[in-house]
Amino acid sequence: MSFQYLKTAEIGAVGVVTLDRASKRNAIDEATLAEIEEYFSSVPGHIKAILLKAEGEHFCAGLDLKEHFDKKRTPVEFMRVCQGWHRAFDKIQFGGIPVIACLQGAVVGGGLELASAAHVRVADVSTYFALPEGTRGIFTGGGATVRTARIVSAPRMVEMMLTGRIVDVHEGHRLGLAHHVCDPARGDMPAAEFALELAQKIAGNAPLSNYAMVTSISRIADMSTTDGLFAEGLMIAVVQSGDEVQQRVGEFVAKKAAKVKPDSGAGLAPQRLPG
Ligand code: 1HE
Repeated sequence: MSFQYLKTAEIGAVGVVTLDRASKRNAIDEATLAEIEEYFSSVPGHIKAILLKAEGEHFCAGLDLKEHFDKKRTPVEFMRVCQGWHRAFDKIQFGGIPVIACLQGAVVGGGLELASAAHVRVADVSTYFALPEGTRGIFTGGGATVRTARIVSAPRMVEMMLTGRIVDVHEGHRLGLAHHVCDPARGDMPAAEFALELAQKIAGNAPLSNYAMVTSISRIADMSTTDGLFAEGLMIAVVQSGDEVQQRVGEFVAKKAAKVKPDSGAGLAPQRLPG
C-alpha cells in the first residue's frame, strides 16, 4: 500500500498509521478519507493492534472546509461523501482489530468523529475537543451522532454543538473522550510512547478475545437484554474455539500467569490527571 496523506509502519505486531497532512492540520478531504478506508480495509493478518496518530501539533481539524467550499456539493453529493465517512470509520470500529488513537491539539468536528471510532484514546495534555459544525453552518456527518453521542451522552453532544465550545483535556477525560492523559511535565510518558506500549500490550491478548471485544460490545449495546445475552453467549462460544484458551488458562492453573493485582505488573498503570 502506498499513500499520499498517510504514513504507515509496523512495530512488531502493531500497525502504525499516521495522518500526514499537518500543513492542513490533518483536515480530511476525499483523498485522505479514501486512504483511511483503504488502510483499514486491508490490514495484514499479522497485525494484532493498530496505533492511529497524527503528524504536527493537531490530531485532526475535521472536514476539509476548503474542498467543501470549492466543490459546492449538492445535498445528495454531501450525503454520499458522509456515507463514505461512515463506511471508513465503521472499518475502524468494527474491523476486528483494536485501534488505539494518540491525540494532540485540536480533535474537532470530523477529527472527533475519527477519534470516536477508535477503541482506546490516549491524549497528550495539549488535546482539546470541539464540535464547531454549527458555526460553519453544517452538521456532523462522520458518525458523531452515533459514536460521539454514545461516549459523552446525547444531551452533552447537543450542548457541545449548540455552544461550539472547547472541551479541554481534563473535561474530555471525565467525559470519556480520552481514556488516558499524558502530561510529561508531571512525569508521565509522552502520549505517543504510552499509546504504543498500550497497543503492544493489547496486541498480546488472544486475537479472538480482541475480536469479540471490538466487534460485539458496541453492537450488543444496541440490542434488547434478551438478544444481548444470547449474542454474548454465542460470542464466548466462538472465542472458546480459539487455540490459545487451553494454553492461557493452563498457565494460570499451573501458577505461571500474572495475577490481576495492582502490583503484579499485569497491566500498564493508567496515566490520569488528578481529580
Ligand atoms: C484547514 C482546516 C480545515 C485548517 N479544512 N483546511 N473544522 C473546523 O472548523 C476547524 C478549522 N480549523 C481551525 O480552527 C484551525 O485551523 C486549527 C485550530 C485546527 C489550527 O489552527 P492553526 O492556527 O494551527 O492553523 P491555521 O493557520 O488555522 O491552518 C493552517 C492551514 O490548515 C491553513 O491552510 P493554508 O493553506 O492557509 O496554510 C488552514 O486553512 C488549513 N486548515 N483546518 C481545510 N478543517 C463529515 S462532516 C465533518 C464536519 C466537520 O468536521 S466541521 C469542523 C471543521
